[in-house]
Amino acid sequence: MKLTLRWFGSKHDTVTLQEIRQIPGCEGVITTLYDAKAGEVWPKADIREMKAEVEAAGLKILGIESVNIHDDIKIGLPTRDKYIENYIKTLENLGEEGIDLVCYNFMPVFDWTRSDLAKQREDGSFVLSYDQELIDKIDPTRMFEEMDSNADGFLLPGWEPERLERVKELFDMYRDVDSERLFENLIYFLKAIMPTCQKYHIKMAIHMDDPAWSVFGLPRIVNNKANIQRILDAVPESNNGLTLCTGSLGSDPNNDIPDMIRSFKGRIHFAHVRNLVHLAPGKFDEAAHLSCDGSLDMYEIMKALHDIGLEGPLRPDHGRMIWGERAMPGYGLFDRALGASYLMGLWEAIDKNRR
Ligand code: DNO
Repeated sequence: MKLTLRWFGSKHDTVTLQEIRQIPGCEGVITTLYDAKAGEVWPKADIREMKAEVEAAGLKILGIESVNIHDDIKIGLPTRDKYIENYIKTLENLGEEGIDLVCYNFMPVFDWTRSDLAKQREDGSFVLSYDQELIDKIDPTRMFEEMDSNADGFLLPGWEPERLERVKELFDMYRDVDSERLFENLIYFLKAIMPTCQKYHIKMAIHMDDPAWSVFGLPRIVNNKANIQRILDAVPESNNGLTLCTGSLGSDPNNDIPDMIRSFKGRIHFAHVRNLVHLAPGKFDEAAHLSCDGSLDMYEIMKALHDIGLEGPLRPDHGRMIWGERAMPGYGLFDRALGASYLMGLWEAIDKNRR
């Protein structure tokens, strides 16, 4: 396991590489070209520049989150082949720079969704939260404004304005895409990129749907054990793998995360570890990483990751906003650094106990 922190680049992140470097045990960052639009080829020069900046700070790029997938690929339009070709070129450019892990998601229209990006908890901290009843009252075509106006001026990952400008049109385009069709389109995409992934030893790591159920009637296919297993079986190359995200899977209390981790052994290339509190069906608050602060047993989760011999990067995920920090919701320094130390502590204890 390699401890990492997500970093959005010096233009967009309030957290610096120098600060990340001081988190004990942190070996590298998970980053992206935040301004690159879905469907575009990532220029090699930009990848090199990003890599040089990270390395100058004494860190490594241990993965990309995300190279986003153009909606034409998810919808399965004839234009998808052109966008898949561009995706392949991006993979080649990354592979040639020695970057071998790519996290992506296959959620239609919206990436992760929350009803509140700054809900105050009893202790005064602010967290992201989800309440299906509140979401049901929102007109989906206004969802971007909802998230954006709540984001304290930060550009949220997965909520790119250019995609969201077309939200009405996108909803129409997805009208005939049910979960079966979405699954087929994912498999078509994966089969097309596999030869390149194998050539460059690139591990593709699909992110779980967040939350783990259908939102605004849009299909969800990366949300439980059976559905995820089906994706792994359909493209059995180990380059087709997962970003195991405990917060996303954990939104549905029926998901037994330690069991899923053990059964996906060899296919988990990247782990996002965070906690949340279940409040009612379809309603949860994010929490501090500690088991005692939420509904997930973080010790059992880390033990399962240790059992399968996770070799790839792991990162603390969304943190609470604490100590007056102002940062992108979920991505401040303070609580993620606390989370990182806690997860490293669990790992050390599990590791020493085993030996
Ligand atoms: C939100 C993130 C997601 C994730 C993408 C992966 O905070 O977990 O935006 O990065 O779904 O493509």
